[in-house]
Amino acid sequence: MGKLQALLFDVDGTLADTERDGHRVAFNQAFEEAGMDWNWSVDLYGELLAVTGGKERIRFYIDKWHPLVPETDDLDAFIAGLHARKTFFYTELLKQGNIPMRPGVRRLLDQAREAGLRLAIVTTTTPANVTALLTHALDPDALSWFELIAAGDIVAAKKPAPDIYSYTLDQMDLKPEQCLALEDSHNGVISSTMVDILTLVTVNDYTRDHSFPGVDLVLDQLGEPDSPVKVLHGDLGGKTYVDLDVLQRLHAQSGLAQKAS
Ligand code: XBP
Ligand code: MG
Repeated sequence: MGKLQALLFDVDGTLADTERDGHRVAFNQAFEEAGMDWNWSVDLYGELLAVTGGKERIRFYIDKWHPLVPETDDLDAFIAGLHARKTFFYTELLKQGNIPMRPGVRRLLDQAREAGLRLAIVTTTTPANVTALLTHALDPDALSWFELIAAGDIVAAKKPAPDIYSYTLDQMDLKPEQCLALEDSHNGVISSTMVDILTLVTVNDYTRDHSFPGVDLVLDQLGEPDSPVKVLHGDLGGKTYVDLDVLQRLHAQSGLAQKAS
């Protein structure tokens, strides 16, 4: 029977709850610094999350909410400049260490590394954000734990397009059936499952009501031995938290293991 060879981790919402108290706050700081009256509330930001990618999200806000936009003859450049400042504020926020990894992330990564699984980051967020999060919230050396950081504008179309997962499979010379992706959102799941990658979902407050077509196991978190998970869909096989055994069983049961070599 084929073995699971690689774990592919989404970042925002999956490794850490970065959106509400991280990205959202940084966007608002950038707007304020630019002298604009835009302010993205917690609820509004939930709606804006329909579009992945910060620059794309700003454009979506302008197109759908029609806020007052400063006079400019190059809107792309204006958005890019605003977004660069947002990245600055976001990475500064992470340096303060206020955004921790979600429960079970560190434990599962340690176990996967010990077992020799290959690891990658597969995200739409800006590479600098990944570096800041991993370094400050996980471990100063955590970047080196991942064979590939697939992030941001490295592909033209962000999630829910499958491009970032296709890119990862190509770069790592992996077949979909050798991998398992960890995601938190509808857009993430559409992206991973479009290229037939088995996907486990851990939801957060923004994604709890999303639909996750084709996903067999949806949980509220990875959990810890002293912090049991809540199963929202599927079966954890009697376990109370996610470890490598759970992932390997999920993989074996998915029918993909027969294909994997
Ligand atoms: C994450 C995102 C990102 C961040 C902002 O989606 O949508 O856009 O909110 O990042 P996923 P940037 O978790 O599916 O990868 O501002 O750096 O683009
Ligand atoms: Mg996500």
